[in-house]
Amino acid sequence: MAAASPGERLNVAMIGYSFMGRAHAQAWSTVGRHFDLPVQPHMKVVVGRSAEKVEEARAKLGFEEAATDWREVVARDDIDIVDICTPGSSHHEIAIAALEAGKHVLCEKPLANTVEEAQAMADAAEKARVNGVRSMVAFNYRRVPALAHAKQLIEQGVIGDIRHVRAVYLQDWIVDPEFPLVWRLQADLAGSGALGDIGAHIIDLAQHLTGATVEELTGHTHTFVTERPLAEGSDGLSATGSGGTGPVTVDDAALVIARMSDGALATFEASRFATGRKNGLRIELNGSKGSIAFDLERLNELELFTADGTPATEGFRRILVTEGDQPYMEAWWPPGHIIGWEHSFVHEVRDLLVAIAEGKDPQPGFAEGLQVQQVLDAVQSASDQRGWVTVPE
Ligand code: 4PW
Repeated sequence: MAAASPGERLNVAMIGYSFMGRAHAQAWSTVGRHFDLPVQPHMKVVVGRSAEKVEEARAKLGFEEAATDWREVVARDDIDIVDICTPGSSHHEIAIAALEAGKHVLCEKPLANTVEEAQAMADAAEKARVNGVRSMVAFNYRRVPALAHAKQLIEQGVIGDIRHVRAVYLQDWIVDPEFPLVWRLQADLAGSGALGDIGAHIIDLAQHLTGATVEELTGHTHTFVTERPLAEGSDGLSATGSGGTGPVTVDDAALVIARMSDGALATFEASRFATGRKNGLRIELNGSKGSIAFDLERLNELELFTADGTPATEGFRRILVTEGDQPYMEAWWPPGHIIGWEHSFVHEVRDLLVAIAEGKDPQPGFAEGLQVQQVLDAVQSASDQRGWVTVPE
């Protein structure tokens, strides 16, 4: 694929249209209205297995066409970007086919269900890259403005050398044992449970914010409810049940203690059994000069502590990240006018489009997706062996 020329229209094919597909479609349809883009995305075709349902999704989400055969679609000459929003089990086949066909690829996280699949995807991405083909993993929380701002502060040395990373991602949508056996609870489709679905986000964030990698860890995964009603229909994190039951083959929760390459100590907790916590992603970093804390449920804010030598008055202060000179915010509203969860996806596709236009690699690429997969795999091995595991370099 030749580099995109200024103003060029890039046709997007999105595979899958459920929860993440809806979030991505919202981003594709919004991005050009708020950001000055060097190339313009066009929502060309959405792909799903059921002709009737994908046509409904097409009309609702705003794609030009609906299709049922992803293989046919990724091979089309008029498709430039393939956006993969399917369960993890199909990421690897679709991504490799798309890369081999010369399409730029945006892939939902975690990159794959196994390290082997992720490795093959990273290899295919590296091969395609030589021809100007770009690939990106959808770790969207990197693009929450407050977290992008936190990264800048950390890079400027505002909190000094990082000593601790404390991250949790807590949900509760499967606390009820009668909640059906949706794809996210099946290892053959999802790879893992809370570990890969939400734990992957906080592992990526910790590494992204600190610029360090998880080197060594111990972990424990657990499944509280091992049998559930079979699912009849599901959309995102809700579902209806049908007759019969089946085994839950993924973890419900995962705990990790880790040592990072910069010497920081990190803890990660991912759970779908944190009753009352709906989408509670919180991360705190303690450094030699200060601390930063973030809570997704208050995503426009950062808490910052810097030791200024006056203990009587110093303390955590709240920074509202809505100023035009803070990351991504120039495209939105006047200061104080807050944004939401969905904006992280808008920023993600904006960054992908800019990278394509500039002939640069978007971040995180498939190599970083593979590295997160290795961390996830190490957590599972540590849990199985009940010991410490070194993450391969
Ligand atoms: O990627 C994650 C999803 O699989 C999301 O960021 C949150 O957790 C919302 O749904 C799940």
